[in-house]
Amino acid sequence: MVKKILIIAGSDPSGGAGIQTDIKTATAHHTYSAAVITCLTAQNTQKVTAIYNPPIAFLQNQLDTLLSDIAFDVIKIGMLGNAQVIDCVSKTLKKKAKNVPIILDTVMVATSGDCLLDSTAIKDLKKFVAQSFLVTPNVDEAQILADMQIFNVSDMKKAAFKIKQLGCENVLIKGGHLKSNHSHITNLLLCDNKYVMIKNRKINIDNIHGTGCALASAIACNIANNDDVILALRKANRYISDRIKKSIMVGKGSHVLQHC
Ligand code: PXL
Repeated sequence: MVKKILIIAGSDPSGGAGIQTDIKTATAHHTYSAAVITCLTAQNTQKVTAIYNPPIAFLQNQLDTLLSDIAFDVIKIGMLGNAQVIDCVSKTLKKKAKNVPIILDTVMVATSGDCLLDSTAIKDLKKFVAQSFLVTPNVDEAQILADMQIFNVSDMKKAAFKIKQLGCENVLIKGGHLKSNHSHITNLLLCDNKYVMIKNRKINIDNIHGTGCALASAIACNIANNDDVILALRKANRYISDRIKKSIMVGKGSHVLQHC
């Protein structure tokens, strides 16, 4: 039977990130995806102009209705936006999807620089990390979660260790935002008290939108298909690198991934 992935994330109507890219990634991985939308953004490939949070009772209704029907193999979480949403998703999954692995992409800021998480909700997101099988911050997000600065791979290791102490099973820090002029980007996974480094040759495209969302979704699909975390990451990393090479400009701003 095809594996079923539940995506809980925000909508990016430009199709480059958010729930739209999550669904495309899940389809490219031959999984069945269902999607609960936490919030709506108004955005194009250049900027986010507004964020609308539907009433929490409606988010609750979406989750309750869906989880009373479908048993999911994995849950991928993207933009949550604020503390109320985090609380609703966290409590509901604890009650109704207890043993389903959660891949949490700790979305805070868009590629455009627009803020996607209320700054007062950081402590709530940190609590939610404890419920997750894998968290996938980029360097900027990892600095906030670990409460330290990250300048190099050695700092990434320390930060991953500190984030794991928040209570999750595995931590992946994506090194793309590391301010270094190396020819490679290092992604660092901490799993089973072991560090695994995956190096990618830097590709000369300044602005690509949605790679974080797609990477976490690809990992989630591979986990659903029973890969262990390391293999799931290696395969997802290859998938994203390949998609980045084939990325396109559909508007006037960032490049976006093309999943087919
Ligand atoms: O890439 C992070 C992200 C996640 N979710 C939504 C987004 C973005 C970036 O713009 O819009 C909905």
